[in-house]
Parts: sequence; structure tokens; C-alpha cells
Amino acid sequence: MATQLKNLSDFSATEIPSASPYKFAIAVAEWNAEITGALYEGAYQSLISNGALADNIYSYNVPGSFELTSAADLLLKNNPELDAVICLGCVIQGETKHFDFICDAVANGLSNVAVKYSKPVIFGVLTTNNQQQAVDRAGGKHGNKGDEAAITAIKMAKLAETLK
Ligand code: DLZ
Repeated sequence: MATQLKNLSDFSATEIPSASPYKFAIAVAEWNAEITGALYEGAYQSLISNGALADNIYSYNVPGSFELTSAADLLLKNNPELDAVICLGCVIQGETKHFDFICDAVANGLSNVAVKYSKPVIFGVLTTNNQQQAVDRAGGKHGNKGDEAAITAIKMAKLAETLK
């Protein structure tokens, strides 16, 4: 156990491994495109600035956040060389229960896909009460959650490689 803890301390909050050995897919929902576009920019730039090669980043659009699960599933099924899939979306609370169904489905769906393929599938989906909360988290006063999603993907790709 002590050895495991020592190894895992390599993944502390301050250390971001180089992304250069890894291949990433980014799936981006078109709903709330202004927000998801900003999340995508944050994620892409973060991968590049941490050493990922542009040729190793594959980007795809899907209609809405609900479709992120099947996109992640298809990507990992057909591209075993991928090291991580970053899923970006924005679900904004409306007047109906649609919000709850989509949020639950995509959160559960993405974690199921991650376990199915033993590959990191990153939940970069904003689930907000209103547009302003989304703006604040897509390059606004609370940073860019796309950026955080990319860093999580890099760390998890490294962890997956280490634990092989
Ligand atoms: C239908 C719908 C609604 C009402 N709201 C959102 C949203 O806020 N964010 C989002 O990403 N997608 C939304 N969608 C679309 C669903 O994700 C999905 O594309 C459709 O239900 C078709 O499966």
C-alpha cells in the first residue's frame, strides 16, 4: 500500500505529465455552441501547450450532450489506439425535466464507456442553472472547464499507461 501511495503521488494537482505520447479524441456537443466552442478551444490549447501533437488530436461534433455517450463508445470501439476521449457539452436548466434526464444519462453513460474500454473518458459537460453560469465556466470568471478536462485526460492517460 505504501508503494502504491508513493507512485500515485506523481499525479498531484501541480504536476501535469507531458501529453506528447498520447492520442486524444475530443467530442463536442453543438447545443449551446457558443459555450461548447469555448470549452473546445480551452481543451485543444491545453493539450497543445502540454505537449500533444496536433496530428494526435481528433475532433468531432455531435448534436447534443446526450449523444456524447455514443460518440465516446464509437470512438473507442473503432480506434483502439486512442488514449483518452474528452467529452464537452453544456446543459442549461430549462422549464422541463429534460435537463435532469440528459445530465443523468450522459454522466452515467460516459462512466460506463470508460469502464467498458478501460480508457479515460472525461466528463467535460457543464450542467448549469442559467447561461451566465455557463459563460463563467467557459473562459469567464471561473476559468475554462474545457482546459480542466484536457488536463484530466492527460493525467489519466499517463495513469493508464503506468498501470498497464
Ligand atoms: C433537447 C435538448 C435540450 C432541451 N437541452 C439541451 C441542452 O441544454 N444541452 C445539450 O447539450 N443538449 C440539449 N438537448 C439535446 C439533447 O442532448 C439531444 O441531442 C436530443 O435529446 C436528441 O437525442
